[in-house]
Order: sequence, then structure tokens, then C-alpha cells
Amino acid sequence: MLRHMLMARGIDEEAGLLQNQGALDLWLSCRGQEAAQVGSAMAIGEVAVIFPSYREHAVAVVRGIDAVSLVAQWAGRTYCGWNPRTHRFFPYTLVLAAQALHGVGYAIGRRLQNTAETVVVYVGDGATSEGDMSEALNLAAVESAQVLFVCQNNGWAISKPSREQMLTSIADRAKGFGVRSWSMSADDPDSTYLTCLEARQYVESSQSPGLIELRTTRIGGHTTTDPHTSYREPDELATAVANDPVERYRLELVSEGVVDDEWLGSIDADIAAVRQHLLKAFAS
Ligand SMILES: Cc1ncc(C[n+]2csc(CCOP(=O)(O)OP(=O)(O)O)c2C)c(N)n1
Ligand SMILES: [Mg+2]
Repeated sequence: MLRHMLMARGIDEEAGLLQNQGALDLWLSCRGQEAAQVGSAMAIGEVAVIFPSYREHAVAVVRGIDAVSLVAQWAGRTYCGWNPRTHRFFPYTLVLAAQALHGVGYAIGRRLQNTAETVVVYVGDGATSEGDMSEALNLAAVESAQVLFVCQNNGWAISKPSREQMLTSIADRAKGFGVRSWSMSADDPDSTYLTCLEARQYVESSQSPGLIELRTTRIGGHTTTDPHTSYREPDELATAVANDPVERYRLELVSEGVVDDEWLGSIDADIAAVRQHLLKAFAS
């Protein structure tokens, strides 16, 4: 999991730099959300089909999507960049929560074809304010759709804080639709993995929907063009940086003797090669 988190961080940083140079039109960083994404993606495994939002770069890394394919869409070179069927990872969706209905429809369709499979839908906290999300939760509940909704609550919908978007948590709201839910702080990939595994197993064994709210942190701006320091309190941002899940997990595994300098050095070399590859592919 640390390898995936470090790789996602490296790709994310390089893509941000490429956007600053004008090589990409836009980039949405997943900085701070790597533990939520890698922990959940590892628990989902290779079999379930994923309907992502637009910030799930670390999930894409776990799914084996190469960096150039991941970034190509943001240079306007392709509609998607990867083969959704090969990777079982559908195209990024920028229309908030639309993928929630796509995922539920897909799950119902597969069941009608007697080829039921588990579907995972990623949404952000802001996207849950969309009517599509309520429709998707309700339809999934009444149709017993085998869908796990993974909501990354990173505290923000662009400049709108979560506390101004909803008075109850999305996990509590899911219960109102008859959807079993979990809510957890997702700064640590190990505990995220374990709870997401429980949620996935529930969805599979009950053949009904579930929702897990992963409380996480957006360290950067909403996009590379978002002046987020103009609306964020310096303290909040400083705390987010100090709690960086990638650095915390790296230090934890080093102190436990799970990884050493040699292992970290070889990962650094892999990341440097991928960054070089991105530079060659996109820098003008
Ligand atoms: C239907 C729709 N309405 C509005 C927008 C504009 N918009 C893009 S991202 C965003 C905020 C989304 O926040 P959240 O779901 O929490 O995801 P995050 O960006 O934090 O990952 C908004 C309002 C959109 N893309 N689609
Ligand atoms: Mg958000």
C-alpha cells in the first residue's frame, strides 16, 4: 500500500508541475487522500467494477493504469485514456454524482443478465448534495443493487466546507434510504482497508447496497487553478500538511522495520522513471 501511495503522490506532483507549465489544461490533486484511496481500492480488489469521480488517481494506480494514460485526458488528448473494460475502471466523470446512477444501472443490468458483479461508486461529499445521489441510493436500496458507494469526504466542495453542505453525515443519510453505512477517519490505509473489506463483504453476501464515508483531507486546492489559501484558515491547512497520510505511513512502516532505506530507494527510482516518462510524453 505504501508503494501505491508513494507512486500516486509522485504522479500527482508531476502532473501538477506539467499543468503549471501549460502542458495540461487542468489537474485535480489527490494529495492527502492517498490512504483513503489506496486502502479502499485494495479492499475492493481486482474483481469489482469501479465507477470513479475525477480525483481517484491512487485508485487508478492500484488498478494498474499507467501514468501517461491517467494524465492524457487532462491534456485534451483523449476522452478517457485507459480501456475501462480491461481495467474494470470506468472513465472519470466530471458531472457530479452522475456516475452513481451509472453504477446502480450497471449493477441492475448485470443481475438481469445473470452475471451479477460487485460495483463500486466513488463520490465526493459535495456530489452527495446532487439529486442524482439521492436517486441512486434509493434505487439501489429498492432494487437491492450490489453497489458499494465510497464517499470521500475531504471537507470541501471547491470552497464550500462540508459542514455548510449537510447537517447530517452522508452515512446517516444513507440509513434513511435503507442503505447500511459506515463512517471512519481514513488517514491510515490499514484501518481503511479493513473497514472497506467489511463493507465490500457485506455488499457481496447480502447482495444489497452499502455506503462507506471516508473522512479524509484535501491538502491542495480543488484544482490547479483554485486559489484555496484565500478561503482556508492557515491553521486548518497546517494541520492537514502535518497529518499527511503518506508521510505518516512511511514513518510508521520504517519505525516498525517493515520497510528500509534500500526498499524506499528502489521505489524512489521507480517513481523518478515514471515522472521522466510523463515529462517526455507531455512537456513541450
Ligand atoms: C452537476 C455538477 N454541478 C456542479 C459542478 C461543478 N463542480 C465541480 S467539482 C465541484 C465540487 C465537488 O466537491 P466534492 O464532491 O466534495 O468532490 P471533491 O472535488 O472534493 O473531490 C463542483 C460544485 C459539476 N462538475 N457538476
Ligand atoms: Mg469534497
